[in-house]
Amino acid sequence: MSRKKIALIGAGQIGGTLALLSGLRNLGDVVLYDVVEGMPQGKALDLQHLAPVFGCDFAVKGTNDIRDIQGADVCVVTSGIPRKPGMSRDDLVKTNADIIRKVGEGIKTYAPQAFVIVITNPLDAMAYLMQQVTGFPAERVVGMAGVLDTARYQAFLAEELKVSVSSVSAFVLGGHGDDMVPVRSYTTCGGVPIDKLISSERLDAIEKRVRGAGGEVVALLKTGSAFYSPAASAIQMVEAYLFDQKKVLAAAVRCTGEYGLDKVYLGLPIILGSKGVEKILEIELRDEERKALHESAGRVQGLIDIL
Ligand code: TXD
Repeated sequence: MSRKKIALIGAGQIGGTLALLSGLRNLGDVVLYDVVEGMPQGKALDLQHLAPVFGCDFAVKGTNDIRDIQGADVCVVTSGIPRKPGMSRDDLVKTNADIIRKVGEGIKTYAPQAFVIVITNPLDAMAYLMQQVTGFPAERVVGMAGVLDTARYQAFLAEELKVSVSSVSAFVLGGHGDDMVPVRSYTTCGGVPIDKLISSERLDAIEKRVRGAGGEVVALLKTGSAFYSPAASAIQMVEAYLFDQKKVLAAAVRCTGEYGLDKVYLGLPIILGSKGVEKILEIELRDEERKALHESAGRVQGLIDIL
């Protein structure tokens, strides 16, 4: 059996970290594509030299030629510009939409069977655009944000309760914006509902921090945005797809009537396996959660309308 081919479209902070993690976790051969000359090649060469240290047998090629993604099984798209302090994710829409249109055409031509994970912001609108440009079935085009936003919620809750992060189970749904929806009703620690362990006021404060966590990182870094955790989150999705794990996680997907939403891309709970999005799970939400989900969908729709 030949090794899987993972094409990383954009070889910046997240793209480079994705290449590193793909190699360390033996996911397959990697192509790092970017428009900046020399940079993807340099990162690829550096990673080639890392492989013997950890004994990982993966080929990694850096390139400025989109044709090198030919036949990729998975494409992870980070090409675009990140936020600067004070910017919202939505401020990136015009610049990044042009980039997504361009790379989307390349994916359609050279990797027509690929499973596509979009990371570029504004996430939900860019995932929507990617599906439109490629014309791929919606099951094969998803956006990564829910895994990261959920991880941020889990991390802050574990810190609050002084427990292992693995004891906290949570969901953050909706768009990847400041109006994302931490779903308190399905968040537990060791199986115990979270609102039995933490006061409502503290939960409000933690959820506010989750919504602003990306911005908190941007403000500290001053140049660029978070990259370790976004890359790790996308790798979890790549593995769920390649190894048919049927993992339940939150991802931006095209709604077809679920939760009373249609056509828009939005973070919902899904089952991710070798067919891509195998199912969108419809869970019963509290009234305020459902209302927040619809408000978030309205903002994403506004961005899609700009496109
Ligand atoms: O949860 C999430 N989805 C996110 C999303 C979390 C954090 C950051 N998120 C967004 O990911 C961020 O707002 C950006 O839109 C993307 C990529 O973030 P990254 O930190 O990797 O940005 P970089 O380091 O600037 O890398 C982007 C690369 C850069 O090397 C450019 O030269 C390249 O994209 N680029 C292109 N590559 C290929 N083709 C084209 N046309 C192109 N244009 C720019």
